[in-house]
Amino acid sequence: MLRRLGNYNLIGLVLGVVLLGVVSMSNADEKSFSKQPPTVAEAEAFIKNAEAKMLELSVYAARADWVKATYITDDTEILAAQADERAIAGQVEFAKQATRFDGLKLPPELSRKMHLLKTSLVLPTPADPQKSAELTEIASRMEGVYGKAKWCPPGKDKCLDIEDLARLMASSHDPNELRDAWVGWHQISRPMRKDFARFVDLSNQGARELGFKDTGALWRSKYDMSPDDFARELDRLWEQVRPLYVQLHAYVRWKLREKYGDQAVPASGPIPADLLGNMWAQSWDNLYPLVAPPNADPGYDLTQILKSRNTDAIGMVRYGEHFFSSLGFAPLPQTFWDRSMFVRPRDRDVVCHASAWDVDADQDLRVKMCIDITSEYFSTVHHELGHNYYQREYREQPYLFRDSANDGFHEAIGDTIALSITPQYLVKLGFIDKVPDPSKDLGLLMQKALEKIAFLPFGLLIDQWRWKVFSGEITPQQYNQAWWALRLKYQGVEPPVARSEEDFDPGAKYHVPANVPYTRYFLAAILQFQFHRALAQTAGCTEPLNRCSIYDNKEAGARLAKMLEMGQSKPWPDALEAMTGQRQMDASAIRDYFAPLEKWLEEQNQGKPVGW
Ligand code: X8Z
Ligand code: ZN
Repeated sequence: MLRRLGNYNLIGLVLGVVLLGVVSMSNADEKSFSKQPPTVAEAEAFIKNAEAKMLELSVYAARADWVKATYITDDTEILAAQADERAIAGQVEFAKQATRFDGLKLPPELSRKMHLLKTSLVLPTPADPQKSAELTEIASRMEGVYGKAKWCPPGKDKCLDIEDLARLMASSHDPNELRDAWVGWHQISRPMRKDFARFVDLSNQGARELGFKDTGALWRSKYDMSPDDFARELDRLWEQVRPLYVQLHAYVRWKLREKYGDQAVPASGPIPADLLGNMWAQSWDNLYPLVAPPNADPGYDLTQILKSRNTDAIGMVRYGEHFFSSLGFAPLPQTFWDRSMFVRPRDRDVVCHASAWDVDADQDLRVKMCIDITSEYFSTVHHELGHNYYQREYREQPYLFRDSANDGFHEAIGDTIALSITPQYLVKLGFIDKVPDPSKDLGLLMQKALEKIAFLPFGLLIDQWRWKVFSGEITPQQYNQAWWALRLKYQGVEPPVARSEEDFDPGAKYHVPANVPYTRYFLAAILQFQFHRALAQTAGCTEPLNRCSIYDNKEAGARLAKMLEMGQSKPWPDALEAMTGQRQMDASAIRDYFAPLEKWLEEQNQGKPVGW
């Protein structure tokens, strides 16, 4: 959407209300205007006006979206859909008008803005007002269905929301209970299937009107390279990290066989998706006790520490703020604390999936999340604050540049900081007495790998599926089977029970009904290690990367800030270079980080089946 990262769902960049009359020119104006060859001065004036209008529209829409996401009702869904529709239609109209300047030689900054005007939309609406309204209504409704969703186990009086189910998936070792919870949650998306198919059709119409083949092609056009080159770039990065994933997969499968038996987990085939400690099998941190390397336990459990200190939700966020302050960033504004949503309200439906917002594209920063006191949420808090600090750093940029270098950068900043939550940092916080012996690093690396390496194929496959859906290669009759074919191909997992085209399993993952592109998270998983390596070097850390923390290091903070404040004003390789000296996204940092674990996994997997 708009200016909420972590969640720029509906709109992408864009705007809020304003009466379309203000945005569009009258026919008469347009005719007289377009007879003359356009000038650079006109292009400048056009962009200036467009930026002002889009800012206004986007702020209005962000307010409507905030109210809807924190209080889902039929009314707020409609109001948000209407505000989003006006905002998107405004940008679409500007993007179309901008074609008048195609072929005119423009200064680089202006030319970049023209390009961003066309490519920064995530949900392109068709010009037909009825279709445009229908599309934003569907989008708003689908996110609402997800937000309100609960599974009510038969014979019990309590229905379970996604946080309840996440806790269950994380802690239960009863295969029947896990399967029931998995199946229960995956029922919530069945009713979305029809809406989603229509959504794909309508947004493709909008994308074509803007000159893109389909919505997927639009999504791939945002990376300062051709859409095809970008797709190849992803393949390259995936090939760089796949060997490590496959080793982790093999080891975890072996351990799950020991736990659940040969019947439940095949020796050489895919792992049932309900046994990995997470509803989507996207991160496997919760399996740590099951797969921990012997004699390498770091001897502390962050979740237990946070709980024993009676940390509450706000306390969790204060720790995140404290880290950024230690780097030299100003504290969060009071409005952040007043307006954010930190816990699930008792009396109304909300979208709990975590997101970070800059409602006024300036200093009205907020997070919206339902915090549990766990180490997982401790990381998520840092993740979300990464968005907010990025947003604040680029707020001085012109409107069209107020975004990250590419969307993977936005997702990577908070995670980069979270990589600095090392034992050494926990000692400084007074959470533990001393840094564990280096022989315990293997345990810490395993914990991180379960979170980060397990995630990689998942981060990639969601949009591999969506791109094919948008292009028509996957038809609505094949939605679910194609989804599971990709989950098998990339992740090596299978559904715990037979699925059919009655099901719509992609819809049980937030980002599909909420229309948030997902490739950004794959990029972020790789970029954060590249960022961490560069900042650790700046901070003078010469130890192995997993022992480096940039906490309290002002040089590292300044280096980070320098990149953040660039926003989207330059192609992303320039931003990457400013921070890391490299112009390519590169998985060597993540491979280096985990090298000792990879070696250990290869030894453990000797003589065992690897792959599926
Ligand atoms: O959606 C998120 C963030 C908000 S941008 C909480 N993440 C992805 C997910 O939960 O699926 C972070 C990691 C991947
Ligand atoms: Zn995020």
